[in-house]
Order: sequence, then structure tokens, then C-alpha cells
Amino acid sequence: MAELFIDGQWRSPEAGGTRTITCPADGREVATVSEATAADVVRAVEAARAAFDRGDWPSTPAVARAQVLRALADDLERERDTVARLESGDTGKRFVESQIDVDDIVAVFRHFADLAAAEAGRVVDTGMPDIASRVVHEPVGVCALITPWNYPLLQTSWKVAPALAAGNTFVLKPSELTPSTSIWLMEALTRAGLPPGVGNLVLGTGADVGAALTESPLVDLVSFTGGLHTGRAIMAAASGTVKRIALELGGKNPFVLFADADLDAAIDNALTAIFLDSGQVCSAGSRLIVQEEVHDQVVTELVRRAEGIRLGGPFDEEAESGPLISEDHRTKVHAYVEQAVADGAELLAGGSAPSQGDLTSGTYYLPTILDRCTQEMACVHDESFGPVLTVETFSGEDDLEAERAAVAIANDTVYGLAGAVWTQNAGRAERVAARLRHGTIWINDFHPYVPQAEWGGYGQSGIGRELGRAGLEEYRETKHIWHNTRPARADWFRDRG
Ligand code: TXE
Repeated sequence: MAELFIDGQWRSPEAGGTRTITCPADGREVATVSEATAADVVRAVEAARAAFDRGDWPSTPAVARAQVLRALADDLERERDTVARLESGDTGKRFVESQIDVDDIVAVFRHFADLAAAEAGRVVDTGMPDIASRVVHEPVGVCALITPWNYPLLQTSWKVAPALAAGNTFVLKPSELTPSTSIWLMEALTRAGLPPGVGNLVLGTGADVGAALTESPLVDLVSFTGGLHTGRAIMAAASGTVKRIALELGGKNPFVLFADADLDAAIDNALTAIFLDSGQVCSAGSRLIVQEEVHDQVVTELVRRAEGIRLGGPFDEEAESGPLISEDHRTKVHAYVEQAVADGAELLAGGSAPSQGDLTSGTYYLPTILDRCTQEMACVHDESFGPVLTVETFSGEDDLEAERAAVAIANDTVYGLAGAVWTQNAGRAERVAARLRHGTIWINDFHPYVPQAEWGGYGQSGIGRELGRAGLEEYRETKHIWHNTRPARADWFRDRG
């Protein structure tokens, strides 16, 4: 049974319980793991602290750190299917999607390896002859990395890769629902040459293990991806010791569709935007904001297509989307739909679990479309994180007024992670993209990301950036070193002999 990885060894927890992990696609047991107690968290943090304060990793040349990341990426490439199978077992997601996730993770580790090796400080020109002044980057220290269940190893790689590239040590706590690929990662990092104590793993719930990490005075930085409410709690807990924090807290991402768009492509992308991975994606396009004059045409086609989506387990080759992560989550998603209907939304597709066949043994939920929604509805402003598309409309006397109306609806959210604008008018596309208060804007597209670009949120979607150059920024301190090469008396205070 997999346990805790502390100071380079698998160890038993002091007194924690065990958890059986079941596959949401069919309820079969896929793993049993030991969960940590607060005392285990202390041991893991102390190991990471000792490795940072007294170990070689922070001062290891960046090129050598990059080699570890590259070796990990090579290993992952070789073990692609093994890791994809683990991920699909825990999440129930389609095997092909897990394979794509693994490819993305390989790219993330290679990207940060390149970045580590390329990063240098800079010389500051003070204009003074005897002064050598430079700015250098140093690791922050011990990082607590807390990750969710929707893209378990991908989300973890966005934290582990930059943390290691910058020379930090870490304690990782994956979601209690999806620990398997984190266990694989710790073994692979050891094979790749990561010294003991630099990477540590504790399994368990957020309330026990996550909270102990965020409160620990020995932790310097908390990087968290998950729900808004948890993010707020983490921010409050981290304030006690003024930790660095990086948060990615999801979104209510608008898909703004103008009547002049290529409607066939737009409708197809709107389906992918919300129903990919059953809507359990932080950047899911959960709010369709469509120009009134094409509303009927667009919605009719969306409903037809949504009703045709095939749900199924990881190895069902016909399946296009998978289950929700758990029964609890399905209950939550359904409650949002019921509430929206009670508040006046029109349910046009889905709105329930599938009632027949193999799907009844998994936690599936039918692709759902709610029409005639308004901003007051909880389903429109909260993240339901399920396959639920809400439809709102906009209109205007003229083009500019219509644009303003669309932007106002799209920005009416506490979140600000991502959004899209669909139009064939290039000027309109740029005007609207410039006004949308979201961290990523797709024009005539939805979902693609590249590790070279930043990923982060406006508003309450988060703090800090994941991925790309700025991704490493979160994991470094910046120090200015002023070297007076000709020391002289300051002569400020009189020498009274
Ligand atoms: O997330 P949590 P949950 C959103 C989505 C979903 C909602 C709740 O809307 O419906 O969050 O999902 C750990 N201190 N996202 O409950 O609780 C927890 O153990 C420290 C968006 O699964 O935020 C897990 O490791 N850690 C998201 C991680 O936080 C704590 C992806 C995420 O769990 C903690 C997933 C605490 N007090 C859900 N409480 C995205 N942005 O992609 C929990 N945790």
C-alpha cells in the first residue's frame, strides 16, 4: 500500500487512516492509500526544510536541476500509458484524454527545464565606478503544493516543475480523490536523481493535511489550485506567517457569440468549451452569451448536438466525455440545475443522471443546457463545475451598443479566468478582447493553451500566474546585491575617540 514519501523514503503514517480510491466511471476499486495526520505533515515539512536549509539543491547549478526535470520528462514519455491508466483509474476520464494530459505534462517539465537553464540575473548600472551591483534570483524555500482532482498530474506538474526549476523544496498534497499519479511522480523523481528531502508527498484531506501545511511556520509558499472558498481559506491561513501564495481558483468563463460569427464552427466550439471532461475544467466555457438575433438557431443546434454526446468510461472507444468525479460532486451539480429551473431557467437538454445501461454504475451526468438564464441565478455566477451550459442573450441598437452589452454581461462575475469572443469582424474581436476582464481570451477558439504563455486569473480567479516565464517568477525571490569594491568610511557619526 502506498504511504507517505518523506525524506526520500516511503513511510507509514503515525496514526492516519486508509482510503480506498474508486473509479468514478464504474465504481471499481483502483487503489488503497494511507492518509497522513498533522504529525506526519510536520515530519514532511521538516524534511523539506532541512533539505532547503542544509542541502545542496537550492545551490545546485540550474543546468543540473534542469537535467533532473528532463530525465523525469523522458521517463514519463516512456511510461505514458502506465501513467495515463493510473489517471483514468482515479478520475474516470477517457484514456485518450489522459494520454494527451501526459503529453502536456512532458512538455511542461521540458519547458521548465529550458527556463531553469536559461534564467540569469542582471547587472545594474549604478553609474558609480566602485560599485558592482546586480540582481540575482533565489528560490523561495519550502513550497506547499496543493492540487485538485480534475487534471491531477498536469496541475501538479505546473507547480512541481517551476518549484524545482527555481531550486525550492516541496511538500505535495494532491486531492484525496486522485493520489495515484502523485505516487508515481515521487518514484520517478527519485529515479531522475532528485535528492532525498527535496520532494515530499503527504496524502489526505484538505481539512487535516492541507490546512496543516498552509498553517506551518516552516512553509514559505503555498501554491493552490482548487475551489474559490478553499482558496479564500488558504489565503487567510497563509496570512498568519505572511507566506507567498499562488492561487488558481477557477472561473465562470464567458463564450461571447456575435451573429456575424462562423456559426457552425462557433457551435462546435461552444460544445467543446463546456462539455469537455464533463465541464470539470477551470476554464470551461460555462456561460454562452449569444446575440439575440441568432439565439434560436444557435440554441436549437446546441441542444441537438448535446443530446448526441456519448458518455462512457476510460476504455469505451465510442465515448466522447466521462463521469463526474464523485457522487457528492454530482449531487452538487444537480442542485445547481434544479435551483436554476426553480428560478425560471428553461431546461432544454440533460438535467439528470443517465438512467439506463452501464452508465448507472458510474457518476455520470447528462450534458445540460439551461436557456433564458440571468445573472442572478446561482448557476450563472457560481462554478457548478459540471456539464451545464447557461445561455444569456444580448442585443443593441447598433454594433457598438451590442458590443458593450455583451462585454457587460461577460464581465459580470467575481471570477476572471478565461473567455472567448466569436465574430468574423476583426476590429470587433480586438475591441471586445481588450475589454474582457479575464486572464486568457480566445478569439474564434476555445481551450488551447501553450506552456510558453502565462495562465492566471483576474478578480477572484486567483493570484499569480502558472506556466511560462512568469510561472517561474512565483517560485523565486529576487535579491539585489550591492558590492562596494572600495570600502570607505561612512563618516556619518562623529568619532568621539
Ligand atoms: O475542491 P477543493 P473540491 C472547484 C469546483 C468544485 C469546487 C469544490 O468548483 O466544484 O472547487 O471542489 C484541498 N486547506 N474546483 O471540494 O476543496 C483538497 O484536499 C488546504 C476548481 O474538490 O478546493 C484538494 O487537494 N487544502 C478547480 C484541493 O484543496 C485544502 C479544480 C482542492 O480541493 C483545504 C477542482 C484547506 N482548508 C475544483 N480544503 C480548478 N480551479 O481547476 C481542501 N483542500
